[in-house]
Amino acid sequence: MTERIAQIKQEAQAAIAASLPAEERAATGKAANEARKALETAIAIREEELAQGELDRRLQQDRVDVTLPADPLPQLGRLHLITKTRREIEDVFIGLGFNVAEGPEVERVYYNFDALNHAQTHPSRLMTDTFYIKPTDDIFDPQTLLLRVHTSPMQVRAMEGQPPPLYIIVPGRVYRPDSDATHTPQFHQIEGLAVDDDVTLADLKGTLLAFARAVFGEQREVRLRPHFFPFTEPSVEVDVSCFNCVDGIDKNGNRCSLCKGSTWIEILGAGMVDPNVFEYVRDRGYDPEKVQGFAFGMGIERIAMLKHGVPDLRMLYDNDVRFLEQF
Ligand code: 2U9
Repeated sequence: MTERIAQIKQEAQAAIAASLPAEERAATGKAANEARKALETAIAIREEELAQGELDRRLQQDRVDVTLPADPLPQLGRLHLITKTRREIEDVFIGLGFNVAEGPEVERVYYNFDALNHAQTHPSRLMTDTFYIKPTDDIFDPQTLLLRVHTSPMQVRAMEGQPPPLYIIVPGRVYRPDSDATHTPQFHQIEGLAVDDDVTLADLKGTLLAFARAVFGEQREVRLRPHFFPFTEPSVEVDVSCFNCVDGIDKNGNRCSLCKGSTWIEILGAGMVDPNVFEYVRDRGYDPEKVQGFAFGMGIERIAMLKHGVPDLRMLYDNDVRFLEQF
């Protein structure tokens, strides 16, 4: 378009010049140039005036009276009970000297099962207990990808990454094909691992007692019951003394509904790290003859439900604001 205008201008100039006698051409050209300059200057001045006028109009229109009261704040959000509980638990262990480590939710069979001393025949390897990324993959191939069933793979990665002493907790999402009042296909865990050259089961019990008292009240006691986990030996389940009753009777004189009158409530699993687990990271400084470790694992939802009397796990995931805003 601009090319076309330039062409027309050139043709017009040529036509005017051709129509003038030779002696008038210079004076006419000079006069035409001066006229053009005068027009251009007048246009520029007018443009500036219009722009200034527009600015003045906008400033006037958008004026804010800073003396007026502010609009009321919109309904503020809040942290979800699971996030709050996770942070509360993290803070307890940070206070005891643990570091927080996080890892991938999509894991390899190697980290999720093999390096955690799960036998090839362990039932949780089956498709009924684990979400595999590709259903056609070989579930016994160490490289096969899955959604982690616990946060434990990260403890193996942490040991690969740094020599002992190691004191870590690993919070995060985990996945299992379960769905009912006490199970959702995705839930949250916090696991802990302490490895040093003088770690004992007594250290584990003392650590978990400090945790139980910080979260459930300073009057709490803990007890350990024998159990089995592939990655720990010995393994234990850990109960906390009930915080809802005295001797199994609640404040209304009825049998306590929380502990079912037993005075104990199961809160987590734990144990001493099985030496077979250290074999997988022996070359990173974890000689099972020289180091010992304790480990524990808990469901964040379970801790939140116990502490706040939430009757059904699914309430944590329904996103009903009337429930969520109580916390
Ligand atoms: C390494 C070595 C040992 C982690 C542990 C548990 C016991 C446990 C469950 C509680 C309820 C998971 O949420 S839950 O289903 N966990 O009972 N977890 S010991 O032991 C480890 C982990 C990593 C390298």
